[in-house]
Amino acid sequence: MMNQARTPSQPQVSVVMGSTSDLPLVRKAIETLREFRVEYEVKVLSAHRTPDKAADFAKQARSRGVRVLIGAAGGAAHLAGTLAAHSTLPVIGIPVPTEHLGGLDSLLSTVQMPSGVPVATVAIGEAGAKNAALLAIEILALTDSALLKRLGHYREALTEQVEKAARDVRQE
Ligand code: RP5
Repeated sequence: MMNQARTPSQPQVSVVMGSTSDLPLVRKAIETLREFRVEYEVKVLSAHRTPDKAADFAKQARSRGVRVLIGAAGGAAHLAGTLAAHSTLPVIGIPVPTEHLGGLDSLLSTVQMPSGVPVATVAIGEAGAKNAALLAIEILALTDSALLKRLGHYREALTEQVEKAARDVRQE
């Protein structure tokens, strides 16, 4: 199969949310992609309210050079599954917290995909949004050594933070 020609400004990650009400959470993913200097785009598409647009978007993503899709949605959260249904790009699902069920509804709707159409589902909420971006970065880093280096530095910084916190606790 031929590789798609890429230019540096082409988005490698599409971050899709079901509603603008998801944006405060999705910002955590966006901030992380920015921190790693990954090209991304942000879209609002709904599996329920704009189903045809969501399907068309997923169908065209690969040919536009996108390499990973992130879908964030809450409630009967079918967005990530819809993207996965219409694309063979890796899809990462972020379950958005909800008022009545705390996001358990979003989690189960996103994670419980039937056999054959996977969605890599992260935790409910901000940790999940950040991890969705990091997982996308790890996928891109399989073929991007500069990104892999940044990922290595990030992990080292995480380790240092924990070691510092542990030293501070011992001094209490
Ligand atoms: C989902 O329904 C969206 O992803 C959002 O989390 C939830 C509520 O959407 P709004 O009613 O706030 O637009 O499709």
